[in-house]
Amino acid sequence: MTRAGSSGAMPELNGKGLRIGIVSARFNDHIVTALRDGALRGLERCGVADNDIVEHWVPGAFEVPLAAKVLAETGAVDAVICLGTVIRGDTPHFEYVCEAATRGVQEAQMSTGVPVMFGVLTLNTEQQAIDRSGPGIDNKGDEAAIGAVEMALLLKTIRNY
Ligand code: INI
Repeated sequence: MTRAGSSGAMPELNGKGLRIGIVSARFNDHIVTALRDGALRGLERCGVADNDIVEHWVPGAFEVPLAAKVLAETGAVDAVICLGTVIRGDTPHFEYVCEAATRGVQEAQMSTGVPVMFGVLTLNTEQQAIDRSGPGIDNKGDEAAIGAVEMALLLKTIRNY
């Protein structure tokens, strides 16, 4: 007997027809642009159509959760991918921005019921950011895109019970 959800293996991801939002923070934009390019590659690999993707930019990671939440609330997207890069400096500011972004993104998905993926890098050095935003499938934007498609499909399945 096969039970739905009985295997931990990665499912086949067919994102055709899914509508996906991307919210990107402009701070450290050279890194975030590379994350965003990775997210678009991931979505394309899953078959998400270009015109089913809506993109918005915000000033920094602190502002990402609000835009993600409002976008999710419209009902116009099946998942939202949040992208940003926070790099540790000499002051506690890093901790506050990371904490707000992390908590806010989780709150956005829990309050709306729309998957909101956390593709916000929180790092000690710029090199760590570069290492996670390259052209391969280990790009964290790409990973967030695959997660968005998986979660959007999963929630459609569960809501159909
Ligand atoms: N925003 C980031 O996205 N990354 C950072 O590294 C960062 N640092 O280091 O300060 C950052 N700050 C801006 C913040 O997200 C807000 O845009 C700003 O505080 C205005 O609300």
